[in-house]
Amino acid sequence: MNTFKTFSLSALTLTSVALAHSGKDSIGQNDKWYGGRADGHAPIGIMADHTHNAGEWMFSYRYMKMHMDGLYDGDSKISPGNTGYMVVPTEMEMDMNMFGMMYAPSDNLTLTAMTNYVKNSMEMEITMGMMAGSQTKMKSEGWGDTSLGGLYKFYDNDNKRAHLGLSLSLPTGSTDETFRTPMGIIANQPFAMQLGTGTYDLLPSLTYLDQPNDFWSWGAQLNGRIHLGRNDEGYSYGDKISASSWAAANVADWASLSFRLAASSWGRIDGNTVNSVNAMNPNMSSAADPDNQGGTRIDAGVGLNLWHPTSGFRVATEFAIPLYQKLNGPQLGQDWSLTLGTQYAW
Ligand SMILES: [Cu+2]
Repeated sequence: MNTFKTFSLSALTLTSVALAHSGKDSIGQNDKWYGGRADGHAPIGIMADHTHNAGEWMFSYRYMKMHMDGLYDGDSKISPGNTGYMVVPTEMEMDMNMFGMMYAPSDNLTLTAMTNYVKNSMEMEITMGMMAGSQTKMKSEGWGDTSLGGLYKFYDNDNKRAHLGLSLSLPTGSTDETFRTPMGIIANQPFAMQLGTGTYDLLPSLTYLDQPNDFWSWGAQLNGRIHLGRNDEGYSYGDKISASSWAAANVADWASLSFRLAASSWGRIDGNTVNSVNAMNPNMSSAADPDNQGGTRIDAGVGLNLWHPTSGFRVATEFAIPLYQKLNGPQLGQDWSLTLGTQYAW
């Protein structure tokens, strides 16, 4: 076989492989981004990632477990005894159950509602005095904040889609979870243990989705949380901005694997806790000090989406660990998070 023939044959083989993997020749998709595939939803840790077609409903349930471990001051760890506080947190666990509904009155507009039920536990260490080195544990549990909003799809062409989202978070979660101190006084639990923000929050987002072919896809999302005003306790959480980008490969008709990078930055608490009758002394407990909030974190996540083609039923999971964190400290650092979820559309 001469060189030209070999070359033409290779080119032909490459072309047919490319065509077989191209969205363009899949059945009736007409160059449009398509949700009916395993990677048709983003990794389960991402919210507001997709819109629906007119008349569609979707129910979702997510279970998220987050583990926090170790105190950070800036991007390095600090030991409990070197913080200057009498009580510091050493470990925290958060179990969140999130329930979501989506409904699309039109192809361009999808309405969303979400709420959650959360369980928190925090281990704390006493660093000074006669009880130095001893541990205490506190727990909180209940309904968190509820958000209502919409997603507006403004671009849908050439296997790409983009939508804008805006939700309003309602302060349905409690901000006055209390505990009994060793001295028998009833005091507010630290900020991280409260179930809601106590403020009305705006949740804007911008999402871009691309399916270059049937085999793989990628997407990116920018989102924020803006706290309006101050809560009944007299403070407001710092605003937050996050950026996330992921790529997913359909390893089977019914399964996709994903990899994601996410970066977020959030501010210190604004205001103080003077309104609260049960305020903790911020000079004694580091987790009750409004200055020990906020920071920057970069996470990496791997995910698996399972999709049942005929029913559209989905089950997915994502596991994430921080690659980098720089926190206004002393503040508990992120250790890992695991999300498990199921989605059903009809
Ligand atoms: Cu949906």
